[in-house]
Amino acid sequence: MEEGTGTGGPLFQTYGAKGRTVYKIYASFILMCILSILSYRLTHIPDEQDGVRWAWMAMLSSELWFSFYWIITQSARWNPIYHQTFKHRLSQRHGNELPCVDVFVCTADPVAEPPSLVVSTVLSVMAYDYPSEKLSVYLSDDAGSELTFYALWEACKFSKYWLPFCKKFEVEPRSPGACFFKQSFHSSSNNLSTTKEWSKMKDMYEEMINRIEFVVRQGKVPQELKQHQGFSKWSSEMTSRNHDAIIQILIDEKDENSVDLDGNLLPRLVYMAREKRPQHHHNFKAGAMNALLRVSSEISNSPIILNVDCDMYSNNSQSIRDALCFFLDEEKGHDIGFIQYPQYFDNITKNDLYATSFNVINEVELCGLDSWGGTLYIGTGCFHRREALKGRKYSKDYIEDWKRGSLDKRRVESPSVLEDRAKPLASCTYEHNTLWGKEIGLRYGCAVEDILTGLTIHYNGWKSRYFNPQRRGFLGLAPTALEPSLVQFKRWSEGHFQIFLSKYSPLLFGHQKIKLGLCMGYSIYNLWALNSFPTLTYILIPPLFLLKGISLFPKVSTAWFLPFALVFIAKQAYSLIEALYCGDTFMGWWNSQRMWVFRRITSFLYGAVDNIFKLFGVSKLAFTITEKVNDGDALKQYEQEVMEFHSASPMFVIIGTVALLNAFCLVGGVMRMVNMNKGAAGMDALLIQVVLCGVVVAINVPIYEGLFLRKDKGCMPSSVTFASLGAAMLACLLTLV
Ligand SMILES: *[C@@H]1O[C@H](CO)[C@@H](O)[C@H](O)[C@H]1NC(C)=O
Ligand SMILES: CC(=O)N[C@H]1CO[C@H](CO)[C@@H](O)[C@@H]1O
Repeated sequence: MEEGTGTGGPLFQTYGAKGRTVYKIYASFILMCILSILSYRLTHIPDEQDGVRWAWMAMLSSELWFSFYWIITQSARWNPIYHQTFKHRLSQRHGNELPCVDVFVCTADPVAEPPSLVVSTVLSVMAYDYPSEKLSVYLSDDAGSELTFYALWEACKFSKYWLPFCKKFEVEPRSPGACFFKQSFHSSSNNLSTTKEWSKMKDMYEEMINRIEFVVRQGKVPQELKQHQGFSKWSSEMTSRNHDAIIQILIDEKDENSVDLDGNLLPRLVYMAREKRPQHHHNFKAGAMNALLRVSSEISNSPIILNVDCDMYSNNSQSIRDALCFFLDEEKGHDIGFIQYPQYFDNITKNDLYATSFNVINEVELCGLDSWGGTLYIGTGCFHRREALKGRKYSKDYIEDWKRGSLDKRRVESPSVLEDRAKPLASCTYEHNTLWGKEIGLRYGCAVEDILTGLTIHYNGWKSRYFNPQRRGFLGLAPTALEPSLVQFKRWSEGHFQIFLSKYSPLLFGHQKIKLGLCMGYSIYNLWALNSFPTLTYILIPPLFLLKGISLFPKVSTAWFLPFALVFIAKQAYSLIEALYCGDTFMGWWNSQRMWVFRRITSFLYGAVDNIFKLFGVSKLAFTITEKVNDGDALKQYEQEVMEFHSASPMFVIIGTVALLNAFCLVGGVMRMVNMNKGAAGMDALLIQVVLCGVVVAINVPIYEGLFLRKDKGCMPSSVTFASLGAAMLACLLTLV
């Protein structure tokens, strides 16, 4: 190990983003404009008449909030950093003496997350370019479904062919689903896709998927399999909410069947369904992860844990080696608690209608947080140091035992002994009166338990690194309809705001434990929910006052107009440039502007209100799984980038009302100006309101179409149309009388 150190250099290298001076000049310029806007508001407070004063105060409060929020977002843009890894040095220095790695895949519902999808993910992580005897893959099935187990059992058989095939032809990506059905795969032999082996493999895969889908449609596994020891653990009385713990080691190195076609060892494969009882709270995914932590400590106990969602396959067989370059670096590796990969999606259409791709967050903001010593743990695509995840505090004297797991004596025990020993660890009552969920493992009681867990790891003194290589490490599936996407953001904003209000709040209590920049960085997301109120103020009050013909902004002919215009133009221009730089298209940027407004006025509003209710003990935490599959019609609309409304969601009523209200006010306000022959003077005073209103109308074009023009299945339900029309007209009438 020593020889390599001198010649080798570090295992990873960090460099900063370019153009930071330009950015800092831009930011100072915006700051000056913001200060002028605030001083305008403060020095021009109107006398009390027609309620103008309260409207002015509301605008002032919103602008104060936006200024404050803008300042905290600077932490993520001040100094983004990037990393490069040197995997050849890792091989030179460590050879095959690498640490053991456990992979946790979590699934929760065989309907929303079909077993055929889970299987592709599991196979992709089994096929990592890593010594098989050091790799253990665990699938946690929170539905305790026989169907998922059946799929895994099929995958286990298929892996004996798939793994040698991948290794022989260096196929990438190694998820069979992605490899056979996407055009973008690579292999060492150029014309692989025309060979016999390829078509044989593809047929085999399709046959397996057909068998799995047949069993899923039937809803039960074939009778003849019931004799097989694994399936006998399911009985007809079992339900997903009420069953015993099931742990099954499908592949184990002591078993002579656990080799592939070429006689090479396969990675260990374990199925776990923790015990579920209606009277015990199961704590969702955090509960499953904690059960996996304990069960795996009995079976493999590897020092490194990779955690992926079941819909997120590995797109790069080198990812484990990349991650180890960070952990094993002699200089800078000792205090790293986790390595987070970005969440990218496989299912994004060209212009990303629902703005689900997070390009800007992935390419800029998370790199920015990295420079403060920590990026967020986002619940998937993350490599953890087991000890840090279990709650150990960082100390300089701590030396990681990288050999742990591989030399353990438990390795000589038979699978059934291990299963029996691990089973009590997955019981409902195991955690009673322990610190699990409070100080050990993932934290409970938060809608974004992963973020909270990452935060406590930072509080414990560990750093995290964000690794975003050009070739994506993991690819998942994004929601393909409007409502699920808004519901997802509701959960995130709610959970984040909950963290802000808790004793863990980075902005309020984090200063002594982590850097100020990181406190601010966390707060960008923690405070998402609170953006809802000022945004609503800004897109409801100016249009209503435009309708009345009352100005809330400076005249175009005065100097005060400048800062407003400059902030508006400069911020939009910057956000456009940033989005293009991060890989969005122009239309994609435009779509994302719309989606951020929708999120703020619906998801974030719900998130904020739910938390406020919770403070008074009214509402309870509810977790919704976002649907990953859609029926044919909806999918076609998604591919054509047509918005899908369909359900009569109250969120759509809010969106519809805001869109219609702005349209009415724009028309009414401009007509009033024309009728009263005050064209020029009116424009002078009301231009900003007209522009603001015009922009809101422009981004809402798909909403008007959905409300009035479209007749297909995905248009707005008529109840939503009537409710929005009624609410918007009522608001306009009340303003006018
Ligand atoms: C996924 O991996 C394939 C094969 O290496 C590569 O061609 C493709 O660009 C990757 N996808 C992304 C989004 O990086
Ligand atoms: C599961 C799912 O929704 N998959 C879809 C992702 O998007 C592509 C096209 O963009 C579809 O072909 C998939 O069916």
